Amino acid sequence: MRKYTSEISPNDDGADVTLFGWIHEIRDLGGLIFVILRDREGFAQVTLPKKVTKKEVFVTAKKLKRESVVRIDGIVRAEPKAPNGFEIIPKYIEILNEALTPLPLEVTEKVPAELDTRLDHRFMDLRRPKIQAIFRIRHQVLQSIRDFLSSNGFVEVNTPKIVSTATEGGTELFPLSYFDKEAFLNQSPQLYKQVLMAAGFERVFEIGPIFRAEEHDTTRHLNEVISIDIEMSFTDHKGVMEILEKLICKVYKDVNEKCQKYLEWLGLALEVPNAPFDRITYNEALEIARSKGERIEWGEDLSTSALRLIGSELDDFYFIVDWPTDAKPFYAMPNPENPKICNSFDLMHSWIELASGAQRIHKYEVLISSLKSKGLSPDSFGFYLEAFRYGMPPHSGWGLGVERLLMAMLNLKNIREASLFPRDRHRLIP
Ligand code: AMO
Repeated sequence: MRKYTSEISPNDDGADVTLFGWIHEIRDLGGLIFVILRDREGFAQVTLPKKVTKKEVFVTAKKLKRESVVRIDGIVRAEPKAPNGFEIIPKYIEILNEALTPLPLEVTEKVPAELDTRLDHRFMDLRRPKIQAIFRIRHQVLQSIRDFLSSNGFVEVNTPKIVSTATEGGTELFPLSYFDKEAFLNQSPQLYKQVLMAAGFERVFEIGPIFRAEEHDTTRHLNEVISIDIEMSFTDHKGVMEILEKLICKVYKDVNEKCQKYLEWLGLALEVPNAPFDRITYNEALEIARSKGERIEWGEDLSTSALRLIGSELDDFYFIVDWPTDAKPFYAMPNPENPKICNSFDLMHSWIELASGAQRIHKYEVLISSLKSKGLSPDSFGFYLEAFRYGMPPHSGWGLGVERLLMAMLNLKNIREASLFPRDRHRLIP
């Protein structure tokens, strides 16, 4: 019977199994060959003593090369000295496809490679269990997010990625030619998710790519990211912050329960956070940074060095609220009592921003003046603005970067580790 290595245990002693996978390691001692077979779930030792192995099987084993793809039929034998307490005594080995030598990258953990080399040969890099683990956990993260939002009444939507306008000030757009018009890759589903509030959905979410033409090359920026966006009517920023913190706790809990094996491959023990997270105001954050020697003016965005100082004083997860209106995009709702600040928030993990969101301006005239005050032309926002004139409910929402979330959860030092084929300033291939 076809099995994954993880489905076999010493209790299967005597059972016939068929395994498919890659040759991870070969130890040829002349009269005895040990082969380590790797499949997507783990490893199995295949043992071939010359005396008792069929001649043609032994001959095939002698020809095996690392990373070739094979089928192995054999019998399970309980063997306390073998990894996981069993070995396979093969009756049949078929080389399905032979790997060339030398390998572009080592799959065993013995020879560490630079991140750039790893990303150049990403398919080989992804064969390493530690790296596979990141993406098996990523799958669970996305699954949990879909489950959580769906069970809370959110409808999954897909909005266009080829668009005609910018949404987020401060980041450049990637232009592209769209027949005879100029178009761009979307920076955020912001305008569309807001328009869907005017359409009456009340609660929507989208999991999709966003494109940011950021010039800078850092360990926490990519030019293409998967963003989880929500938008929700009849609630303010506080309502969507609660959804966000509950979602984070649920995702951590699910990963902890369902991905123990992959956490072990990564050598990690996950600490599941508890909601509510701390909320500190922008002013309080500024005070912390200033008290530690950071020179920073009121109204400025918080620099990386300031955020490192602030993060060192707080729990892993915390919100920064009450941002200066000038530091946030045009759609953020100014605080009615003090319009210099707005009802927007960032969710932080240590010094890294995981998500940002806000209560939105839902009144047409206020929105027009906000656009103008940011130097934007209302003419470029026609379809968006129309939705505010015929019954737009009050609403709020946020955007959460999946790669940033994985970085935080799995303690990854570089955001590129959380993307299968990352896009950055210098990387367009593979
Ligand atoms: P913002 O621009 O803060 O907000 O983006 C939301 C989240 O997306 C992720 N993110 C990135 N991750 C890696 N590299 C990047 N270059 C990058 N850019 C963004 C981050 C960030 O917190 N429209 C608003 C959201 C809203 O208000 O609903 C927006 O896009 O995790």
